[in-house]
Amino acid sequence: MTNYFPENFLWGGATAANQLEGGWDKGGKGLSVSDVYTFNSDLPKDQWTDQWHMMTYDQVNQAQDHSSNQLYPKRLGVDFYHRFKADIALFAEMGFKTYRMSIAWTRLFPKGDETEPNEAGLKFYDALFDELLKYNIIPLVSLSHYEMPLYLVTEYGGWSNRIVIDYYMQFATTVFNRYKDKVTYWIPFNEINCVKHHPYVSVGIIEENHPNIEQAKYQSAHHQFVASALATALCHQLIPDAKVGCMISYQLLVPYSCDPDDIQKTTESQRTSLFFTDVLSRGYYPSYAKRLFEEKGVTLVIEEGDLALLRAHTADFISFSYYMSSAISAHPERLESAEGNLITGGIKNPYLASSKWGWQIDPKGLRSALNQLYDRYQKPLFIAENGLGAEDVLEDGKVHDSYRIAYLSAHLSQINEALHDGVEVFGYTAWGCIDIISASTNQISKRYGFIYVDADDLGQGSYNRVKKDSFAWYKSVIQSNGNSI
Ligand code: BGP
Repeated sequence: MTNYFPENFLWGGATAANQLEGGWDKGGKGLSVSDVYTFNSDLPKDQWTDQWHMMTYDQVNQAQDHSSNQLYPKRLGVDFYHRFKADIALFAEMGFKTYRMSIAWTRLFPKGDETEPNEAGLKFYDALFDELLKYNIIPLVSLSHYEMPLYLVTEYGGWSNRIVIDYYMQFATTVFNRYKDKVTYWIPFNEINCVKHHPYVSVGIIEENHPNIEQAKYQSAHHQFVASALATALCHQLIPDAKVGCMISYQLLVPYSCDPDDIQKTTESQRTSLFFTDVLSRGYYPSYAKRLFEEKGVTLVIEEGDLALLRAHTADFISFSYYMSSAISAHPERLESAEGNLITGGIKNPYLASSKWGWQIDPKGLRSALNQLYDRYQKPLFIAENGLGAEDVLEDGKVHDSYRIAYLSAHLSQINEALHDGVEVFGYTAWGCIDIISASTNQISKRYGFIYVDADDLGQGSYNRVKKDSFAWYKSVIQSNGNSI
């Protein structure tokens, strides 16, 4: 293989505070939406992502009962809050150039609407960044990764209420000022396009019979767009050499057949993700939004100055998570043999294998996605998440995760192809570089890490760390700058 990875390629790993840290009530931290997200694992695995459910006020009030920690695995995470120095030493041993993480908003602003930040929270992240910089690991920081303060949701309605922009900007101002000498790469929102299926995160608590959920989703998205542009402007003002990127969850969607209806449906379906990068990277609402909003009964409330703000402060780079692709059919009812893909709402692609959770494994799809995004935006790209969730087994102190090496190797090979295609990709952070709590299943047993954490889905275990076979493999990939994929 001819190696096209540039010398300064940012190899690393990615996590999120709510899935990693634990210490959910330590150091003055308040409750985030993730601390109250429950999960009913009785359904078959391939329906689990549908579990991202809207929470009613009753559910939230029940969940605030602190006595039921075990119901909320994210409150425990993998105890990174107390173990971060040893974990970062392991990341350094693999040779990480960068580490993607998020700041838990509620460590700094426990309820979200305080006027002064919580100093203990600020100190925690000071120590974390200092530990990374000790090993010359560059932090890449998401400000909001499904971790917004629960109080902003229950008291104000979350992102459906424009006032949350102000609270977000107070958080952002505090973070940029405090860490301006330690962090250069910033992402205002993780997977900002997931407003569509994480309503309680983006839109707030939705009553079961919300009069117009589409209106609430897109109005919330508009408020997040404004917040993202304001954060980008402020970051550039306070940190002159900062790079601020937007970030979406990107599933490559392909027509199930050459039926023109399938092709049109696929274009429209892919736009539900690209809509977000269109606005944040180009700086204006795309022309197709008019028809999209008409068909969804959406009338955005756009205030004076919003559109000028979006146009003036676009993303410096585009980052995205990539796990899978899906086939789209305009007439699924006509397909006897085809199997629905509940994860994406599409159809299972018969040419692809699936993970145990029904995520279709498509390394060549990553090359297509990189080419599509680069052709569309002509901006530097960063793969902020990619990885294989699996039920790894620890036996005799080892984890032989050859399936994960195969998955990652195949995807890295396709990044190399995209680089050869002329796509500007400047970094890659493997998702869940250490075992953490799955976002959708709320369980650690869906493992992604190069490092095994000895804990079970009830939060029991030693929490000792064990290097998997993939740890040494990834270390050699980084050391050879991609030569030994
Ligand atoms: C993305 C989230 C991550 C991570 C990843 C894997 O959507 O940004 O937080 O969780 O999905 O998903 P899961 O943990 O559900 O397997």
